[in-house]
Formats: sequence, C-alpha cells, structure tokens
Amino acid sequence: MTVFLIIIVIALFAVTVWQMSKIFDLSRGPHTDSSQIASQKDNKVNGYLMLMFLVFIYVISIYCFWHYSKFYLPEAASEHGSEVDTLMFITLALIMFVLVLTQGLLHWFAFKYRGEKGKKALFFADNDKLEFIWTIIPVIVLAGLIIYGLFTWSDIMNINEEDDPLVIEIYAYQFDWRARYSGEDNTLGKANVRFIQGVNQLGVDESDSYGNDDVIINELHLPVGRPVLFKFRSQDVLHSAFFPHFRAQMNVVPGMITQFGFTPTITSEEMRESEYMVEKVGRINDIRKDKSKELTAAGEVPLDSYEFEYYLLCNKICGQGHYNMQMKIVVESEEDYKAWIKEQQTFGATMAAADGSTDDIITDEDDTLEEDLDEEGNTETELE
Ligand SMILES: [Cu+2]
Repeated sequence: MTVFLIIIVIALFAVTVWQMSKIFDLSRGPHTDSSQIASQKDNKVNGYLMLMFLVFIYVISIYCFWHYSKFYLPEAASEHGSEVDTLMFITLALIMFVLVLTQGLLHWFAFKYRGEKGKKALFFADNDKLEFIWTIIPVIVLAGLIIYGLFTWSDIMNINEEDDPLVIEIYAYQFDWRARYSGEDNTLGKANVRFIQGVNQLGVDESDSYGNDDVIINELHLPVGRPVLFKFRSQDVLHSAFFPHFRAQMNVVPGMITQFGFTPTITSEEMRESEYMVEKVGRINDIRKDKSKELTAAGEVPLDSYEFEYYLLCNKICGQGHYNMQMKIVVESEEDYKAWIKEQQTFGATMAAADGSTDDIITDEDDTLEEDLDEEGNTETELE
C-alpha cells in the first residue's frame, strides 16, 4: 500500500513538473526558439550522452561482476557439476562477448552519425552478403550451443543403473523434506499417500516386504564417491528439490515419481576447509559478530556463529512456509555413512514399535499427527 502511494505521489509530481514547464514556455513569449526540431546543439548533446551511457553500462557491468563475485557458488561438489559449470560459463562468455560488441557498435554509431547540418543519410535498401553473414553466424553459434547442451543434458540425466547407485527417496510436503533410504536390499518399498496414517508419515505400503528395511529420516547422509539415485515424491503441491552445491535440481510433482542421480565428490568437511568456504564463513561470522554486539547491547540473545553445511532447498514457491523448506546434507566417507545408517531405525521396526506399544504412546503419536494436520489446516485458511 505504501509503495502504491509513493508511486502515485511520484507520478503526480512528474505531471506537476511537466505542466509547470509548459507554463514557463508560454510565459517566455513568442521570440524564443520553441521549435520541436532538434538543433545542432541538441544533436551534439545527445550524441555525447550516447557515448557516456555506453561507458556507464560497461563500468556498472564490470563493477557488478566484481562486487557480487562473493556470492558465486563454490566449486561443484558432484561429478557432473563441472559439466554444468562449463556449459554455463561458455554460454555466459558468448553472450557477454556479443553484448559488449553490439552495445559498443550501437552507441558508437549513434554518436558518430548524430545529426549535423548539411549531413544527409544514405538510402540503403539491402545487402545480401551482409544479411547472409549476420544470419549464418548466429545460426552456427546457436546450433553449436544447443547440440553441446543436449549432449551435456543427456550425459547428466541418463543414470547408469550398472553403477549400482544408492537409491534414496526424497519426499516433499508443506513444509519439509524426508529422506527414505532403501535399506540393505537397495529397493524402496511401494508407497502411496493413501497409506499415510499414524507413524507411517510417508505412506509406505506395509504389505510390501521391500519397505521393511527402509529408513525414513530428516537428514540426508551421502557417502562420497558413490553414485546416488534420488526418487522424488510430493505429498501436496509442486516442489522443487534444489541441491545448489551439487548443481542439481528436479521438480517434485504430486502423483508421479521424478528422478535425478549424481555422485558427490567433496565431503562436507573438505568443503568446510576449502579456501573459498573459510573466507566466506569468516565474512558471514564478521557480520554476525557485529549484529551480536547490537543484540547484546539491546539485552537480547546474541547470534550463534555460522558453520557451513550442504542443504537441500525447495526452489518452487509452494506456500507461506516455503522459505523454511530445507534439509541438511552430510557428505562423508563410506565408513562414516555405514556407521550412521546402522544406527537408524528401519520402517519395519518403527511400525512394530508402534503396534506393540501401549495405548498411551499411540495416543501421543496420534496427537502429533493431529497437530500436523492442524498446521496444514491453518495454512490453507490463511492462504485463502
Ligand atoms: Cu516446497
């Protein structure tokens, strides 16, 4: 509302200035030059303004690239990541080259051929040779880019099942993630939202024996160097699983299973110790320290210091809690991963514990579920 009011005020102010300039023009009388045709001076000023604008866009572009370089992602932490980065870099470099060249020519010609008394424009209908050149060059360059992109795409998207990838389901719901490991058989049990009840929050089919050794957890641990195949499922709306450090993203669509596979190559610890990350985390903690000083002065709790972790994020605006949809990813050695997964409770054990437990515990669990439903109910009403 405030923004709207500000826009109205600015618009009204502009109208006032315009009207006043008209009044001044009229008050100057008929002797002054009020011609709408550009004078020699107007042309000269506009010509030089064109050149100045060219310098301005070059300088601001260089400044932005330099100033925002601290927000670039670090080196890709997955095998295919460098392919994505190379494709991105080549595309950007080509676009920048053409942009710098065409903007330079555009503004230079606008300056060079600015209006001058006695100068007449040349009538120039067409030139087949020129037309041919500026059509064929973009065709070749774009076709090259598209073919290169297609090869990279199929290389990344084709999952080689012979590599024996670790199968993990990523389950999205408003507003969190769950990971379901396929267990020792490396096969996920069947699942359907209709089976969601009590502790069975992901709707795993209890009658499917493959599901018994599945492990459901809200933290993703990945062994370094092992191909992982993710199967994505959504409970409610469209989400998008985004692993920025691994250069991976896949839509998570209700009613269907999408998939993406990659091989993590850098452990969380190695990433934390990398030069890039040490510098970045240092910068963030400097900001936090300053903020903490302000907070302590105001009698509030200071901020914790930041430590780098990989995260899985949601990249589709899926509702009001979207910003908070994240799951920590730990990339670790094969041994650490095995030790970790061993400690986790399987789906079968969870269900058995729920069945065998006393009524009290079941009531507790039912309460939790109801709370979840309440939250969703609230969300819906608030969205309406
Ligand atoms: Cu989401």
